[in-house]
Amino acid sequence: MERDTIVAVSTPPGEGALAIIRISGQGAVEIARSLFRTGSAGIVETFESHRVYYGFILDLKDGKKIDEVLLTVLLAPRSYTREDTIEISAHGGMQPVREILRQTLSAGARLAEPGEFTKRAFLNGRLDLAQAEAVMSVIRSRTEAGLKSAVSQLRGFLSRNIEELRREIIGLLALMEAEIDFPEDVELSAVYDESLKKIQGLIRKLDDLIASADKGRILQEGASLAIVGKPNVGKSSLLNRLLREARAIVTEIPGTTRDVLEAMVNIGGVPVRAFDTAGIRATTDRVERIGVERAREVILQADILLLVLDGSQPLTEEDSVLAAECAQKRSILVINKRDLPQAINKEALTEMAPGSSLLHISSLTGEGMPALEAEIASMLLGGEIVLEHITVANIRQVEALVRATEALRTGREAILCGQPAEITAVDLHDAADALGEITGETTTDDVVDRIFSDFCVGK
Ligand SMILES: Nc1nc2c(ncn2[C@@H]2O[C@H](COP(=O)(O)OP(=O)(O)O)[C@@H](O)[C@H]2O)c(=O)[nH]1
Ligand SMILES: [Mg+2]
Repeated sequence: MERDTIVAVSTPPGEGALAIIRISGQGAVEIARSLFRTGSAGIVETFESHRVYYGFILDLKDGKKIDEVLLTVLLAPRSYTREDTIEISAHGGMQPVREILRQTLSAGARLAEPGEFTKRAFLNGRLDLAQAEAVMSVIRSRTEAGLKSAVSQLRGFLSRNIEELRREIIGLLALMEAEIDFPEDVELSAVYDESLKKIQGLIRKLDDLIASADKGRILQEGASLAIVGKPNVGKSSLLNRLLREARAIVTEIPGTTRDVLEAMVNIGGVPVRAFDTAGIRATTDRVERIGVERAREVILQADILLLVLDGSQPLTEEDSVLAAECAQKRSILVINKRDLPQAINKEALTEMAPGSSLLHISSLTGEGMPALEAEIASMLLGGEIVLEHITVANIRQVEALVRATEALRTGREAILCGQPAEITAVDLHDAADALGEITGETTTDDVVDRIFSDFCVGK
């Protein structure tokens, strides 16, 4: 299908060494012919695909040279959009870029909407919707691990899984429809038994996908971790250790940290937003009290808590109150200051928070830090992980997965209640459609528009 010609600056705004102006559509080559001259000032009559041309972009009005450029030609269908594409690599100044853009517009292109190049790649069948969304995940990845799983999705890992499940559902539908059309030819109970078994299997696979999508979200968006505890136990020292730099102020004066301090850290490949909080205690200092309130808010919102305790001191009432609070969430008991003689009662502590794991560290010497980091990462991602097999699903995709399992569960109920096959068939159709929304097969146009409007301009 032929579409109009779009143009955008694909590199970030501002000054840089290079800027890339990308043109895609049926008029792209014609625009290049009219604006571009080779180093020897010649017009290029026929551009060859996948070749880079050296030359100049001219001002259409007066024929003056605007900038020296490299022009890359990618003819349909061997381009990102599957349309004729011209990429002009110019000097990365605001002025040359603006001028070149203006020339392409007067030569007949129009400004691309955000994500329009990728949208064309989708509409022209080069990528499915899940792969198109993975393009943004790749761009937004914050750690190596996040990137790995996003690239695997770009290459179609999620899509292949979804397609396979969808095919299974459609196969099952064919079986049920045979039973609807020719009820006397089909052994009823056999069909029901087989359908039930298959639906069970599908629900299990979808549940696994949803669980893995949760890990994918953490890899992509990051998790939040709150460091909590009494004053002076070494919370700020621990944050500095995780950061590998002296970011938080550390002193021997209790109540040093009065506000919540936030920093991004990479823990075993997981991007983590770590919050160092004011030590929680009853206090009459007004500023410190606000800090304590904020600390409590952070505790409520964190994905994971590190409760820091001073191993060189006996447990206090404050520790036990905090331990009980932390036990409500995913938390790790961190006994700090192991370089000093230990006075803490570990057994009492384990009793207060039976579910939590317990580790000894020294924020001063760094002892025990690798084990703590490994524990945090495995708590966030759970056990053995193959990064390439983690689904980087976004909220839209997870929501569709959940809808598909719900439809299958309803279908299973219908069979168990002895309902006619027509009823289950409707649920199976719903489940197949929900899965189709992930790859874009059954997605409505406005959903597609909304997805791409979230992209960067020029992508
Ligand atoms: N010996 C020893 N001292 C520590 C350790 N961690 C922290 N400290 C000291 O304990 C005091 C309080 O540390 P800080 O990180 O400010 O604690 P916070 O109030 O919980 O943030 C400082 O004097 C630190 O140098 C440790 O592992 N061993
Ligand atoms: Mg502190």
